[in-house]
Amino acid sequence: SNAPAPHVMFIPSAGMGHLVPFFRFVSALSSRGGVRCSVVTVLPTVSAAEADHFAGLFAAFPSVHRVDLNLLPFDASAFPGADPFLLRWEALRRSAHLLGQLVAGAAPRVSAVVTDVTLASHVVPITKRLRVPCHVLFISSAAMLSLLAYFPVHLDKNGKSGVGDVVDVPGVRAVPRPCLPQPLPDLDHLFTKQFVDNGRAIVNADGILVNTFDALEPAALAALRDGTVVPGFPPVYTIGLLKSVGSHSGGEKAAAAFAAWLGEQPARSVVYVAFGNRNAVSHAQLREIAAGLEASRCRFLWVLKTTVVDREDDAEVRDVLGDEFLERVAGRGMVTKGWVDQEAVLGHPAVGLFLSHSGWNSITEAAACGVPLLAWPRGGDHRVNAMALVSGGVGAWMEHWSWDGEDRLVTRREIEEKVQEVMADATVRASAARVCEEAAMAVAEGGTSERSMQEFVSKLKA
Ligand code: BUP
Repeated sequence: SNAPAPHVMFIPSAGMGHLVPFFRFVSALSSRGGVRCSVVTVLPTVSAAEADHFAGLFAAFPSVHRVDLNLLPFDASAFPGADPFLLRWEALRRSAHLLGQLVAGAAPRVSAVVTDVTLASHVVPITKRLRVPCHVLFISSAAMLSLLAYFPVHLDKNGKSGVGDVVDVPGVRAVPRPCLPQPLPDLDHLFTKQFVDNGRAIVNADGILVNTFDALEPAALAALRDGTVVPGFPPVYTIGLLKSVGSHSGGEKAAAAFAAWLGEQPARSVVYVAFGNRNAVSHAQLREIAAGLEASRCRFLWVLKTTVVDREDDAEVRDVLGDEFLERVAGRGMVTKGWVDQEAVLGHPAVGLFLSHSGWNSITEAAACGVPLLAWPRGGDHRVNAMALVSGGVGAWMEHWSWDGEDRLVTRREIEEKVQEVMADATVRASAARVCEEAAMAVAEGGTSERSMQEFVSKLKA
């Protein structure tokens, strides 16, 4: 037909874990053709990695239109010590009427909005007023989506007793209090307020896109879709597992060095260790990890981060771990503080295990490559994701290992033993390999995620 291509305006928020799925989805949609994409961009970004990746997206996809948003000034002094990404979300939320102007004023006319979940309670009502369909691209697991959707209902039921000991998400699973994102029991916390508002708002969206697939999280997806979690929940489109398309930005040289080293290691012999972009592990804990990896006698590639925001990270690896450690593990252990192309590392045949914080992007990247995870959650949605990764068969979760705010150190001995055990576990490995096959089937012609994607695209064109 001669109908003009639909125009989708994407409204991502902040933090690499939030941007990665947007970049992957925008590039997937652009590569299909027939859809015009715009991406709302706030500069400067919180972290350097975010700025690099925005630039990489627009360079690789010149047809993707950049829409600049200038945030209104936001006084963060009312939230001393708050996470800088949470503060950026709040600043975005308080500039939401500007988002409305961007949507209303765009040419060609915007046919649909796809927003990040952190902005949902502002963007959903604005798009309703403008009569533009609004979808949420959810950046975590379906398990976490079910918790987000159900949490406000749980609070309404509990009344004055607040969060209580457990949040029992109907049809999905009971989430014990210690597995909830740390701020949630505090109903006055900024994180909790956003979480509750967004949880209520997503029920009014026109659809939710999730980077997962039916065979990975069947129970959570079924319960969301049939209204068991929350009656009247919008359609859930499973679009995973998303992969990067087009060029990667940053870290090319580093990637080449690791690729050369990885190329010399036996198949499935290397433990890849990384805790995401914004999980600052204490120096004391880092030393236990170092000693544990050394004692395990396994080969390892370790991406070390010591601050929440990468721009503030100026310590050298040897300042943190010491020259002697680096000499002792030379040749069999690589440690870097730079950006590593994690998808490429996980796709390398030398990698046999991923010791991970269990951020959802990390889990899905490992699952897509058939690399088993040893999940060591650090905060936020990580423990809920770890539950999903265990039931999905992608690895093991150390339930009693401490996370942010719990002061017990996980000892070198525990790390040594667990790494050795999971590296030698043929059952875990076979299960991860099976998930990898199922993931490939989901995105192949006729697969569940491919059909979901087609459904979403035809809705855009309707
Ligand atoms: Br660090 C780092 N290279 O060096 P998650 C991260 N990544 O490719 P999040 C790299 O960033 P939290 C690096 O592959 C993944 O796509 C990685 O997302 C990529 O965790 C993404 O795993 C990280 O969801 O931390 O968002 O960094 O979950 O605590 O918000």
